[in-house]
Amino acid sequence: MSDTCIFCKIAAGDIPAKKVHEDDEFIAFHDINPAAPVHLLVVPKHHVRSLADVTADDAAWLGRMMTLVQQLAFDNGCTPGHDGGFRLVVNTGREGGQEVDHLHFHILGGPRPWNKRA
Ligand code: DGP
Repeated sequence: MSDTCIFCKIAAGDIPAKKVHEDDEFIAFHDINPAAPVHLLVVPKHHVRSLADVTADDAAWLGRMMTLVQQLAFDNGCTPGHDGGFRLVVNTGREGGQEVDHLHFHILGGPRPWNKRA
């Protein structure tokens, strides 16, 4: 837990968010500034700054985080099937467009067209 991290505060329940999922390891909620009809953020509860900081020791929980994605996407408005789908974005570091320094997956989907930001 970082005292200054906004996603740590959301994970701790200290800042409200429109949650769609919570378990012991992860929380998922709607992005405050959606770039698509469906725009969710999936966040590990423990503080990891970015994908650039993970190692092979993180493979197990990262795998569990990945396997949450399709369930969250299709349970929250992304269209199933090959004509539907979703985009998964992991901005990493400043040059990668990361603004919040706590690892998060963006799930973007819904009927097109939508803004490709995120
Ligand atoms: P990134 O650029 O990948 O670090 O994206 C961070 C995203 O986090 C951005 O799309 C806006 C979202 N965000 C920032 N602060 C909050 C917040 O307090 N609540 C929610 N729900 N989303 C936030």
